[in-house]
Amino acid sequence: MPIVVITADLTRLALDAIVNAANPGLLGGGGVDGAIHRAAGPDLLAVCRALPEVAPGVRCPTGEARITPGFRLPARYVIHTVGPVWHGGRAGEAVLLASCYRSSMALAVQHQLHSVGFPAISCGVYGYPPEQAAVVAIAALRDELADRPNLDVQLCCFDQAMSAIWQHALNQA
Ligand code: AR6
Repeated sequence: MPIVVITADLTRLALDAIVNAANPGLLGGGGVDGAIHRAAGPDLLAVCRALPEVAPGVRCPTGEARITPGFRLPARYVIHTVGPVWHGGRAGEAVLLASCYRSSMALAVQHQLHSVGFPAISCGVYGYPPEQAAVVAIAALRDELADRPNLDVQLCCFDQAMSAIWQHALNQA
């Protein structure tokens, strides 16, 4: 099964990589970002701080991704991506969200990874409606996985309600 939906704490997954729903500064925050930094330990913040800024305070523009080691996490790598803030859906949010999944998968392929766990990017603080995010994410991932049977993707939801939404979208896709 190349794509599965699971209910779990992303920081506990022993995969080749987990994806962080970060902000452009890449210096940590709340939500899954905070949980990943706490679990990875201070070395993660140090390598993130050392990533080049492409604009003042911006180490990763919205829709792009960066990769670091996972340090104390069970995952070998963290792929940091920055989802769009939801502004109602007419501000290019879907294109930017799809780009997060595509950019993250491109890094996974470059690093020859076989398993990647994603959180529901933008579905927390950034306010993206999860029903819509799930459809965008799964379409982008299906496309990326089309000729990559060796890459497994786990869509990691934090609670059952979110899992039900993502599983429904996966069933409909
Ligand atoms: N494992 C799996 N999913 C989780 C976990 C966890 N440990 N913790 C939270 N989630 P959010 P965003 C879910 O807000 O919307 C941060 O401050 C959560 O329930 O983490 O992209 C960053 O620094 C939700 O469904 O990310 C940015 O500033 C999903 O992960 C901003 O938040 C994403 O929620 C990014 O906002």
